[in-house]
Amino acid sequence: MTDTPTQRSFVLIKPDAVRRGLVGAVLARFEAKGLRLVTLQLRQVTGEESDQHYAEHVDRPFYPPLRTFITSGPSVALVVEGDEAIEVVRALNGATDGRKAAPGTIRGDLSLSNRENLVHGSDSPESAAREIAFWFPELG
Ligand code: IDP
Repeated sequence: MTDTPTQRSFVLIKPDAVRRGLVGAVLARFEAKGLRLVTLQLRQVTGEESDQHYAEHVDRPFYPPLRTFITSGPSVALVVEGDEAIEVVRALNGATDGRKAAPGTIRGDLSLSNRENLVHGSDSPESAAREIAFWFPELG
């Protein structure tokens, strides 16, 4: 039997979730799945932080409204840990567009928007390492 090494993923619970009082509901899904919380913090994301976090998207047409949205109120930044945490978080989050995300996923059940889709999760081990070091340098 081979053990999968424990993996960490960065998660941002976005301002729409905080505004709608859904932080607990979102966290509950990660916890119920068996992911462990490593750290968690309420953060007001700045424009500069948004530019760095979404560096690969800054030239996309959807980025300016995304930047306005992500800086529009507090978010909750956290790191979770568990077997295949990166893929597991993305499966729990569902497809980017809440209108098309499968029922049973966070976005599929709770979002009707392509932008205001409640939650971010790292998309690869490289992104997770970069994002964890950026948001929580003490863990990097
Ligand atoms: P992901 O969050 O599912 O990984 P990305 O393609 O990395 O999706 O996009 C980052 C974020 O940018 C999305 O979560 C969403 O908030 C926003 N976004 C992506 N595509 C669009 C779009 O076509 N219109 C509006 N917002 C978008």
